[in-house]
Amino acid sequence: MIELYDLVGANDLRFSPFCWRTKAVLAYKKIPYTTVPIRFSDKDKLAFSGQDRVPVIKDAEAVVSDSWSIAKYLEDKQPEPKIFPGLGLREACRFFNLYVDRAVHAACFPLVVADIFAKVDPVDRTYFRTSREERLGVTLEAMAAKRAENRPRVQTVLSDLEATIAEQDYFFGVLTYADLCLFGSFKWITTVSEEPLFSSTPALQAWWSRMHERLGL
Ligand SMILES: N[C@@H](CCC(=O)N[C@@H](CS)C(=O)NCC(=O)O)C(=O)O
Repeated sequence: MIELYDLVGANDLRFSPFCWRTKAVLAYKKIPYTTVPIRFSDKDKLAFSGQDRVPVIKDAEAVVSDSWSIAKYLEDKQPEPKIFPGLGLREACRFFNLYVDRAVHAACFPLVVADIFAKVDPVDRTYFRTSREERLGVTLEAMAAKRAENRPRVQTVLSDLEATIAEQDYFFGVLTYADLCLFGSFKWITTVSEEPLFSSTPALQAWWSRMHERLGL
């Protein structure tokens, strides 16, 4: 059975957006798997994969890291149902994936970083604080104090997604990896934070419910 190395916080909380993407693909394709919980401080347990980030999957002899590479691997392993169901959709999904990583995450990360800090395993707190404060250039407390200031940037990104999804059920018409990828990122935010993410985006809220139903998650 596939083993997924999955980021874990305090109280067994699973919140990594990239790991959620892999779990969304596995759920959509109904591929059975087990998880190996990995804290930020457990990087030595990932040495076999030749890098230090999750997700990683182990499938018999195969070891694959990076959520995009894992998505391609799982599509080759079990083509039905397809996550790249037509000509050009794999390439379009790649572009959407980069957009989510860069635009959606860049907007949401400052808003939820203090919430994530509150949920990481106690042994990871110092590492998380140091590495994220270095990335943000301010303390987590200073970022938390700017919550109201950070919200409009998230709303701008969400309103673009809303305008797209208001006209169709899935981002590229039919369900593709684009939906699974964004689903993973929203799982990250909703798992760690109380932010009312979809309060002004009803079509996105409807898509979110539709995705949970389709995936059984
Ligand atoms: N591009 C990678 C990103 C993976 C990634 O950054 N994973 C985070 C967990 S959300 C991680 O392992 N972080 C380790 C760290 O920050 O030290 C993917 O799509 O899988």
